[in-house]
Amino acid sequence: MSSSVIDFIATEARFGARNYEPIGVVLSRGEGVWVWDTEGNRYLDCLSAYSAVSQGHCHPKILAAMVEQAHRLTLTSRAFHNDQLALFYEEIAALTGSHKVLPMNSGAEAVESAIKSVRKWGYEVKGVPDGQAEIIVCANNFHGRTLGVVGFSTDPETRGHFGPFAPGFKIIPFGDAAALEEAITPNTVAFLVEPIQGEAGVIIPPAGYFTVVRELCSANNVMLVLDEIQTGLGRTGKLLAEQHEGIEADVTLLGKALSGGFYPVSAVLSNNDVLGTLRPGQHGSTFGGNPLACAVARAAMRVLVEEGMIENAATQGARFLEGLKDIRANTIREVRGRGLMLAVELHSEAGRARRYCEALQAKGILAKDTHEHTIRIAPPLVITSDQVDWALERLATTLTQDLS
Ligand code: IF1
Repeated sequence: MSSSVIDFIATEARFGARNYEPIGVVLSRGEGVWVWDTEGNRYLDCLSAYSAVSQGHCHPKILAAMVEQAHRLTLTSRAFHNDQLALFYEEIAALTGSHKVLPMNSGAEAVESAIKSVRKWGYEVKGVPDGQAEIIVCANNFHGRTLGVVGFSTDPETRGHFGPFAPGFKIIPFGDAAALEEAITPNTVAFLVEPIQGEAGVIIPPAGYFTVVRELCSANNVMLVLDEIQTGLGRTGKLLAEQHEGIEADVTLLGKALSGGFYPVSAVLSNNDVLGTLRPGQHGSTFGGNPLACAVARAAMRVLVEEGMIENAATQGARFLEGLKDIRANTIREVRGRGLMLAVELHSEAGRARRYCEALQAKGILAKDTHEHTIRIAPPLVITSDQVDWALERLATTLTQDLS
């Protein structure tokens, strides 16, 4: 590792809170599926910044929209209207079939805003006694890092020593519709769940699970809140992961790729009166719905659709999944995926997934491990067949090594 790379890393270690353990690479440029480090080495990005760069790094049309808007107007606060927000509302509502939109910034803010909104709906519309609203979530969930959200995490690393936490959450196993039916009470206002659990290691529920979930929520006047911050916007081969199940959420959360990686943009989308309960002064954000965010998000949504990225994710995801399943390696316990949201789970005897990610880095692939034994694979949705094959070759040679 050259001295300049060590300088960057050493300086980060000296001044930065150590809340990440990055792989030893210092990136300086990105274009499409490729990123380059400061030494000029090229890597295929198989993380896409946790699915925020789905449109590919530095997409020229999103960049142009950002630069054009940045020259005109970046931030007004919501104390005044601006000429981008209404257009963003119209376009995201048309794209997702939503009726109401609440623009926020980070994914966690969208989750927190949804929790506030469904609780308010519970008290003012459903008639739940004040302060007694219950929200059901799943074990091994990941919905962000804010205090309210980590309060219902089941991961000790995510929630440890951050208490005390807010009450009002019930935890059930993911993929178990009977457990959901059992957990619902008259005070239940919502079921908050990821269509596919990303951080947990791309955990896909049994076929038909969400059909029953939808029926149970409708029958009990419980809002189905789908956190599509990672699964949404084409990642699983459809615009929204819910479409694989043929259902519609009452509230949908988007983030990450909503800006193509250029700017924090998230949104709470509602198909009914959940967002209608919010009155002026009851919720807000300095940057939420700002003209620069809206211009960037409009371009990010446009290129996603116009450039066929969603269909490409389905096609290349199927290719990638089949190629991973064809790898004959004693290290592999299971390969999972839907669209370009993929994961390779290793046998615990194979050693830590991080070792394999470090070996992949040496072969020109950047991937991230999760929960010790799983390698996530989530390239930008613009990946080509040749690039998938290029990646599969390197994954096969790496995964057939024993790095235990
Ligand atoms: C980290 C994980 C992924 C998310 C879902 C909400 C959020 C996320 C389904 C919050 C964010 C990010 C956060 C980042 C790493 C990454 C991650 F490993 F943490 F869990 F992708 F799987 N809902 N996920 O995946 O969105 O506030 O971050 O914009 O915290 O290390 P955010």
